[in-house]
Amino acid sequence: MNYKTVLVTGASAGFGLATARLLANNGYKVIALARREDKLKELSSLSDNIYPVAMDVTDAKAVETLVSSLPDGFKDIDVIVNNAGLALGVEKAQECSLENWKTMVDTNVLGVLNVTHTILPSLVKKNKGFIINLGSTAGSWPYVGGNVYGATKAFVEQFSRNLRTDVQGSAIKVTVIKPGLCSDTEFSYVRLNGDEKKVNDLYSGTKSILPEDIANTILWLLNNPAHVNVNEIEMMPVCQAYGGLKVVKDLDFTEKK
Ligand code: 8X3
Repeated sequence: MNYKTVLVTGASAGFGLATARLLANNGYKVIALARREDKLKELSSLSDNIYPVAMDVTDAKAVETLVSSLPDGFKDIDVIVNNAGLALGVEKAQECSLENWKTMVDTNVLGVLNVTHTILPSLVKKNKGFIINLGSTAGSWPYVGGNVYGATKAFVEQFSRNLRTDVQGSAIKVTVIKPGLCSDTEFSYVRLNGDEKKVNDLYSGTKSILPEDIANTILWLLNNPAHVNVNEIEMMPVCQAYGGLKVVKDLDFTEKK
């Protein structure tokens, strides 16, 4: 094993949960961060390799304190999986709630920064470490209703490239994974405000990427030789592809009074 101790954010569901489980089963020590204590308890009951921490990544002070209070066996973090994130709504920008926009920026951008800023210096100091950030196809490919969610993921993508550039000259690795349509997570339930019909419509007839697919990718990344850095991975289910550019015909330019 190239690395031993992994911090996974958003570990109570979806990609984070699948990753925490898989890595713990493969002998990694996993610090599982999430807001929901009950879900974390369930997860940590599965393995002694999991140390649960109920915490909100948007709380910079709490993230800082955590790192200095980890128990023996979990203190020496090698890997960060910045997975915590969410999308809220699919409305067009002109119809969105500002609160939703701010919540997405808080978790998807500031959450990643809080965790990375706290831990990165220690990785560089020991010349060992791996930062794996969860971006999205929405960060590269615009779609109607993607507005701020896509923009936060574009931030994660570019931040990952810039991190990679800053740590060059050390043994630290940085990868951004950009998944497309994924099912069996809470992502779309949260985004569509728990509307089960809309969620079912979205996934019906598709075979989407599963949390296990992302977890397996992360395990593969960790097992790559020390000299190999995978900069970016974009993953879509086979049933998804690019949509092409859209042209509106007979567009009305008259100003409305
Ligand atoms: C998830 C992919 O297409 O729902 O990040 O935005 S998408």
